[in-house]
Amino acid sequence: NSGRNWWKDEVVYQIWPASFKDSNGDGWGDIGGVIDSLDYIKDLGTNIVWLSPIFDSPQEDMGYDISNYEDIYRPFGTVSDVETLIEACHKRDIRIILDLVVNHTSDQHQWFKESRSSRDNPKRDWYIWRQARYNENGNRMPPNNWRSNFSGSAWQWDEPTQEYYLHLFAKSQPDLNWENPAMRQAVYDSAMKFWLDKGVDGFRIDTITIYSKDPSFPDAPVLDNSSPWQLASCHYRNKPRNFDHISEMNEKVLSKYDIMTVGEYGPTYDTSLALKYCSASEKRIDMGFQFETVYIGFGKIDKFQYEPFTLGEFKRRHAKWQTFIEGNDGWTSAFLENHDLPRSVSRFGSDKPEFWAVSAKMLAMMLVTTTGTLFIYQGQEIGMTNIPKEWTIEEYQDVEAKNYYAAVKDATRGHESALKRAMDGVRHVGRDHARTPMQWSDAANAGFSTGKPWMRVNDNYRDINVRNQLADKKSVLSFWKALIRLRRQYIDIFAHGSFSYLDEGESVMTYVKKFNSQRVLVALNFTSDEHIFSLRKEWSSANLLACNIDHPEDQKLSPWEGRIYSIQ
Ligand code: TEU
Repeated sequence: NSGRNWWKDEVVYQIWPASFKDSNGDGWGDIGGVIDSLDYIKDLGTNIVWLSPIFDSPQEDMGYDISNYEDIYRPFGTVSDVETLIEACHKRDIRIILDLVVNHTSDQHQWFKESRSSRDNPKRDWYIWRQARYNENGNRMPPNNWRSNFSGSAWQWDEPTQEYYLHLFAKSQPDLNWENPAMRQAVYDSAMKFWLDKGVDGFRIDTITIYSKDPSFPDAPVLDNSSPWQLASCHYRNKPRNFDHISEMNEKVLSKYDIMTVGEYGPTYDTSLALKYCSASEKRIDMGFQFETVYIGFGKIDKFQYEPFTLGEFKRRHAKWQTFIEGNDGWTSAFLENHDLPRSVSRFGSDKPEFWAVSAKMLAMMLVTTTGTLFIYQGQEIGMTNIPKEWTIEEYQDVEAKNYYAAVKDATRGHESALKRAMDGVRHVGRDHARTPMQWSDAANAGFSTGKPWMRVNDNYRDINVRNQLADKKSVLSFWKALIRLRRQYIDIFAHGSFSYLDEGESVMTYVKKFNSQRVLVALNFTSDEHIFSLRKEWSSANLLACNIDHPEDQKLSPWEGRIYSIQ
């Protein structure tokens, strides 16, 4: 990897603002709460914060539906609070990046209000409007069979102007028309420069692969016979024009600032496409989030059709996205959690009381030795878990899960076993798991708020919380801190080294990372059983750098044990 930009060696802490810290008792997290927590974030060892969207929004999709890029959703605070936050971060040598959501806006954005006001409004073409089709019975139909990511058709009929608009997500999230140059310039000015000129250090770029749609809007192949609406990503993901759009964004905006950019690739599983975004010489973005590893177990056509997976499959995916930047000028990110994913300890570790801490620590060992810029999602550092299985759909808040459940109910007229299956899917892959309030202490509402939290607190907050773990040298949190220090010490080899497996099994993951003449050996047990493990003779000088149990033994790994050695 050529060039060592500041963001390559850093650790990013992702904040989900609504659930992080409420400083004024209204039950909703806010900017004041983030400011109050900066010392905690710094103490963890992370030097960059990424805030999920804080802009003005009707909150149909938790702020990924923006109604004004230049204002803040009042319960979060004001523009001036964000200026204070930027200053407070910089004073502590913390950098701050914001979420850039420009595939779509909210239908409450002024741009869309104008666009929908008449067919000849100058902003009509800022969104994607198409005429109806009529079927053989003369019934009005959407322009094609594309399915929205949040269930149902991707088109919404607009009665006053008698056309459909496209929404790849909720119907309150109309897609912007990236073919329109005036619209693009407005995005650069309003959503980007406005904040960069205030000193923001970069963006996490939402849905970066789907701005360009096939302009002929062809029907998608029918893969799901039970629905009129089909997965259509082949007509809107990674289209050739999309790369032009990101090039222009780089040329006109990103390249003018010393910032970091991380794009959300979605299900882009072709590494050569990913490289077109993240190779330095391509001049688009600095790195992306690949989802092939973290979408494991998600149904391919319908994400809620959960499929069990093996560790072998997980390892194959992980290795593919470790090595794809070896020998070229690309860069990548390392993560297992974000606001769209279930909690990693519940998915890849064990949230049984006897294995919870040890397995959370083992996953941390994997992450700190993973290539790329490391991202930690709020609560991951204390091993927060999924929502308890007993919670019913009423406790879930996410538009994706709610729409899905409602669609199944609708399509099956409330058939019991279909609803049970739907609920099972939501429990496995729903996004709400990541969105319960941060567990700060064993006080009321987990210390998140003195008011009634907007979303129910996970029942386990008395056992799993920051205050307990700060006081405990052997906690998951203390272990994370030590590991982040270790990562900084071995940054060349952990973040930049080459990667190769030593085993192919379904139970343990052992790998070597190399950087020049340095080598590190990592051994991780992904099961609740013991496994045979021995150091090779030639590694007699191996030096144990980290281990998640007190008394590691020769010849075996205990359940969920992990080790990191430096070897000659
Ligand atoms: O998600 C984009 C995305 O790729 C979706 O497929 C998302 O992963 C979803 O969870 C699929 O099940 C981004 C944001 O991360 C997400 O929170 C937003 O809801 C979405 O864009 C729309 O802005």
